[in-house]
Amino acid sequence: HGLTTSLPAALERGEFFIEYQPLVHLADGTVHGAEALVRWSHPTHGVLSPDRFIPLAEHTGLIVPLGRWVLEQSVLQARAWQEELAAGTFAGPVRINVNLSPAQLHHPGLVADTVEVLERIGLPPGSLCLEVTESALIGADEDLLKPLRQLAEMGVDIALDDFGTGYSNLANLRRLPVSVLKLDRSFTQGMQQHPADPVDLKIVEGIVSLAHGLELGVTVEGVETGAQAEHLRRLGCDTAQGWYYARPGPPEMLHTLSMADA
Ligand code: G
Ligand code: G
Ligand code: MN
Ligand code: NA
Repeated sequence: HGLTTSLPAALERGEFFIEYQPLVHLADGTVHGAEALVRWSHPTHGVLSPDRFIPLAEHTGLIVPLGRWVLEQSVLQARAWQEELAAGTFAGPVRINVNLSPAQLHHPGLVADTVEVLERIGLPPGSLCLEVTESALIGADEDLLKPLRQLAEMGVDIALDDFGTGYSNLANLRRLPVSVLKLDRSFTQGMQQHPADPVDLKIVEGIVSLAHGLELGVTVEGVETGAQAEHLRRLGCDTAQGWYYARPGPPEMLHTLSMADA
């Protein structure tokens, strides 16, 4: 329909923009990096969330040029942060998480495009994390995993997004070139009530133990309260993201957050 036909023109007219949501280390609250979340500033519908147009972009193939644009903008932003921000307020260099949709995974140019952007802009591969949903990798064959494996060998982190919702075979995790599990926010929600849902606590405890046993990091999403953050910290989760720390916002938001920590 209407949104579909105007997608390519929107990219040319510069109607897309990116908001960033910080990721913090649960142990000490320092900033780890940020996730890039694309939005469409539509001339008549206002700001549209990715749920409204990513599926359309996937369907029409526009996701490939749009994804390339998101990657380039995000890498430029991460590079700018690394230059601007005092190292002392961060546990390490600022890192950037970028979402990849299944169509991008299937596109043959993924590795070359990613390498080109990182080299041209001068961001170390280890400062980039690509998020792929658990469901996109269920049953994935070697052909689909190969580009991710190549990127991982270069030092790019691969995160398994929305983990815990896809019924994936846990033994299969060893086969995937991932370095981080990003726990779906449904687990975090069970820790909002008082007392926290004991089953959710046990499940997260088990996932953390499995992940750390496989030398994978654990990021939790959807942290909205200090009590949740405290549960997740005690369970050994590594990094967190959510409204408790900051909503997605303009890149300057990371400066304010780092100053509040200092
Ligand atoms: O904050 P939020 O409403 O922005 O994000 C909704 C969903 O859109 C999330 O599942 C997120 O992974 C996805 N998303 C956000 N930005 C991008 C992007 O640049 N590419 C892809 N493929 N998905 C994105
Ligand atoms: O890639 P992913 O599906 O994980 O995208 C993150 C989504 O979660 C985005 O839509 C983002 O706006 C949303 N989000 C981020 N933090 C919170 C939070 O603390 N609570 C809730 N309910 N949603 C969040
Ligand atoms: Mn994500
Ligand atoms: Na997610």
